[in-house]
Amino acid sequence: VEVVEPTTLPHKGGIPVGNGKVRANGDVQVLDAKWKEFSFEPIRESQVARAMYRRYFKDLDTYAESDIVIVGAGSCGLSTAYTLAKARPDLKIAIIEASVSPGGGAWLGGQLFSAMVMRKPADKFLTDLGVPFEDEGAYVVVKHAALFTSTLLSKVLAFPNVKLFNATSVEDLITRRDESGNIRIAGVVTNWTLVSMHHDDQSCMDPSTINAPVIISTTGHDGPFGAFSVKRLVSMQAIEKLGGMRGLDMNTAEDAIVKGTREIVPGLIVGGMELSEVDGANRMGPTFGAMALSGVKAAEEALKVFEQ
Ligand code: AHZ
Repeated sequence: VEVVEPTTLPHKGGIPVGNGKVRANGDVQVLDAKWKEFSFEPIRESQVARAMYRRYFKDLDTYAESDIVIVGAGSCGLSTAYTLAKARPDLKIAIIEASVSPGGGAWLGGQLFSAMVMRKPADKFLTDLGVPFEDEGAYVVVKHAALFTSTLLSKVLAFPNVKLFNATSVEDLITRRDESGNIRIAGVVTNWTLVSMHHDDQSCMDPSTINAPVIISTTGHDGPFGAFSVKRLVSMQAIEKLGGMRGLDMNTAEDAIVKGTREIVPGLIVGGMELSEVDGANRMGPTFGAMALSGVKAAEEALKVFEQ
């Protein structure tokens, strides 16, 4: 048996198999002294299961009454969550994301290229986050979109007052009528995404709910999953019709999305590209400053409710 030199082990791609041995290139080989004694702390499988169950069920219980629910964890939803959680550590913020992986369309720039472009003044958001960028004058470039998204995500998830429920879809909106008969959004109806995807072939898989005085919807433009809340507002006749997202025009699109981020019906703030479907705004393509700053504006709109 060839003895692998300790210093070269990690570079040979060896996988520890226990008992001081490593499997490398199909052979079991003797490992260096340091690894011979290696062992994890003991555990029983149920401890692992309970460690997860206890926390998830506590979170479900805690966030069944939230202060704010953010629907969609794309670049806009995550920017909203970051701004809110930083400003108000006392508010309970639930993020509902349909996909297993949060981040929406912000893991790459455009056409699957790596770099992410943000027009100024969105560079201030990057500086606040601590994401490095190259300054190109009117705009800045983050070397990889995943650097922006992973940094934002890690900061959002570290806030003690934020819970991300991923692999969970918003299937409907909870509504109330005020004394004048006007509709108000009072929460969201949720289900596991994998369940949501099977309503056509399995019967009666009823959803659950989260109540909150403020819902912020950032589900992106129309598509298989996108523009969820605003499409539902039309079908429940809370708004008459959607304007429909228009063609690409970076200059008009970004200003329109940031400025237009607002409460569309009482209790429901809409930001990011979902808003383009309401207002008939242009799309901006692969420039993300408006997503970050629409998130900031959505957070400010929400904070007004709690400052009253
Ligand atoms: O999975 C969706 C994504 O992560 C999630 N989502 C959609 N419907 C949902 C539902 N329940 C829970 N019913 C839901 N989650 O929402 C997220 C939306 O992220 P996104 O990146 O698509 O939207 P955004 O508005 O944050 O960013 C848009 C980025 C774009 S698109 C665009 C263009 O097409 O020109 N340009 C930019 C910058």
